[in-house]
Amino acid sequence: MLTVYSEKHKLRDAKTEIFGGELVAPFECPRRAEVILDRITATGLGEVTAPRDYGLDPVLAVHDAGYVGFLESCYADWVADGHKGEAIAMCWPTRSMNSPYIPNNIEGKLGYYALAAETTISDGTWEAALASKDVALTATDHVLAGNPAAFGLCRPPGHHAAADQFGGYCFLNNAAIAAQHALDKGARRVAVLDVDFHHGNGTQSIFYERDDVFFLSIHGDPMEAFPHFLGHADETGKGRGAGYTANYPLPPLADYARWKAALLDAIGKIQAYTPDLLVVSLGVDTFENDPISFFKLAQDDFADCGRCIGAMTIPTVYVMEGGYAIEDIGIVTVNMLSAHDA
Ligand code: SP5
Ligand code: ZN
Repeated sequence: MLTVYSEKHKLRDAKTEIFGGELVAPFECPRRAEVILDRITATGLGEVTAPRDYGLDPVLAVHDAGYVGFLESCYADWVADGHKGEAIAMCWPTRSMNSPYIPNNIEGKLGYYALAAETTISDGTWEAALASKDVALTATDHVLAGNPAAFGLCRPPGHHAAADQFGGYCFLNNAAIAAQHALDKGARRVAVLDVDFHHGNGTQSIFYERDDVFFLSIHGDPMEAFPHFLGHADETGKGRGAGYTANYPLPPLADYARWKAALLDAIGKIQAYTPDLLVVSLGVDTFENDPISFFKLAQDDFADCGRCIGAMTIPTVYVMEGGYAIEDIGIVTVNMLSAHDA
């Protein structure tokens, strides 16, 4: 399987994350992509190629223009305002002070465009996010050109990013941008299967009222896990999109038997939908040693999952999302991808 990879991911190298009330070194760090790339090379998964530059059009097909402008200048605006640390949201238009106004002040803008506080915007974040969507788009075009599968080694990840919000380590929704791009290039229907431990709230919200993208997600129950407010089983789409969202929230300590039952149900729905393209939001934070998650998948389980997805024989683009057990992230990711091809 072809891997698309850009060195520019290294430009996303934040120094701070709020975790458990402390400022810590971010879990979503450059070494993650390096370890995966090393494993791809060591196992001979296939060729590794650089992305091409698609510009902003495919981004604006999914994201709000004001949000994109905010991301582009956020860090410079933050520094110009006299701040010394990384840009971070601290005050939100929550239920009791919802408002149609977008503040002029950068602290206000951060609250408007953020959905979580753990994720800072650091110098280079925007450039890395742009390269990450180019990775997803290049992988998608490789599959649209007739190849059975490709892997976009995206970093930063994307599935928490909504049309006009960042958070959960995500800025641009790479999977959504890829799905929309495929539709714009002639695909009739796209399925997005999100296997990251966390619910793909951004992707769900972008396509919630549409029937041309079927979003399915297996994740830690939002009653117990981030992103806390989306991903319940009764969220199944709205309007034209009714029936084209499927959520499989699973409880703490869920093992592969439990997880696979959800996967097989999701696979049945995907096959009935007969999509022209499958986008897999490939988070591997379902792994038993993941430091911020609570599922219990073992290394070999990822290979079984890749086999099940590959057996659908739908043209498939894998887009990297989360996974923070750095020592094993290469093994579990490549276990999944190599089993798809087998
Ligand atoms: C792409 C992705 O995987 N993003 C995940 C973002 C998670 N951010 C918030 C994590 C809060 C974790 N709290 C964990 C408590 C562990 N006991
Ligand atoms: Zn995750």
